[in-house]
Amino acid sequence: MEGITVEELQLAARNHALPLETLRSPITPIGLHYLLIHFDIPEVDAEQWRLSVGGLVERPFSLSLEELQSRPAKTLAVTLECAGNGRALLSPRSLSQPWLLEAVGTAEWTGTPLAPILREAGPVADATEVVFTGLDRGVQGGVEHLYERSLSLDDALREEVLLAYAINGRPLPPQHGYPLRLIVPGWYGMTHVKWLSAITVGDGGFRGWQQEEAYYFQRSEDDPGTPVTRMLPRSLLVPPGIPDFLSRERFLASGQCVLEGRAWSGLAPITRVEVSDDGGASWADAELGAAVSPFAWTGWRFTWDAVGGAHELCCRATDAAGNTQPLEPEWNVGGYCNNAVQRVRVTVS
Ligand SMILES: Nc1nc2c(c(=O)[nH]1)N[C@H]1C(S)=C(S)[C@@H](COP(=O)(O)O)O[C@H]1N2
Ligand SMILES: [Mo]
Repeated sequence: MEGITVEELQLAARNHALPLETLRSPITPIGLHYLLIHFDIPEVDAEQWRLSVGGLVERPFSLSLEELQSRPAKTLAVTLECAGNGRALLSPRSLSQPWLLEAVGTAEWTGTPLAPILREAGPVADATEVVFTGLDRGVQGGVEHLYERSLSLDDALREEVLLAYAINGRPLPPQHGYPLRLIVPGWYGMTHVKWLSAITVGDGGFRGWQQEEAYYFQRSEDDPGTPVTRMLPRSLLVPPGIPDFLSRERFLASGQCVLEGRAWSGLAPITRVEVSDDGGASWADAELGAAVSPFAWTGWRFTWDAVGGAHELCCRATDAAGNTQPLEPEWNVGGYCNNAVQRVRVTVS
């Protein structure tokens, strides 16, 4: 990866990834979960704040935080991954947050289901989409806008979609969307709108920048591309042994070594994780644990017989729909969905 720019460094210093050793815990502690904030964290007075529900509905209304919290509550462990995870490993790379591999985390999100709220508002007969508006405003691609994303009405009505006001049993901290965010299990990170202020039902005319300009998988500038939606399968391992400070290469003693990690897919349950110690030339199956929830990562273990010398450890996940991680990434304009296998250099003594 050549010539990281000051602009990329500026973004990387604001938005941090998951330290890989944290993959040991099924639920990521608050503060170690990755962060992605396009503009500034808005300052919100929860006493004044309300969520408005309107647009093409029979009965528009608004809710205070207290009213949302007195509705039926649900807690779900959900794995979130930024769609730009792996971007910095593409060449040439698009200039944005330069993620390597670790823009992921799994938290227990508590909130109230969205579907009953939409039904109470009563979408009109030709309603087809729902727009979620955040309070954060900025300029991207030369266009000033609030952070907004939409879902089809059918996707928005899925029972697992939450309006979350708590993470790991605590109120959302400012960086994760206080006082309320959307959680759409299985989808890449950009879908989970933070600092939510409005839900607007529409009939398909929404053309927001974060919806129509960003988050398209385009093989070239001329390719109209396809929208980025659910997370492709990925697995990560906890790098074994001890690291070199600068290169992050690993050192460990020979003998049996238990490798562990996590794997997830937003498309179907994880059915297989394989491990390689020769850079992907040969593979062996890891043992899968139970998924933390239907919408969260699955733990895996592999007992590795570490023999002296230099090795490149890799892991590869496959899901029940037959999707598997590629050895090499598929280049695309925005640097999205790079789920190529992780490579960890290890010296065994
Ligand atoms: N309002 C708002 N919501 C947002 C964003 C944002 O910048 N503003 N970033 C999105 C992106 S790209 C990601 S990957 C996730 C990151 O969520 P986290 O910071 O809680 O991990 O939030 C999403 N929701
Ligand atoms: Mo993201």
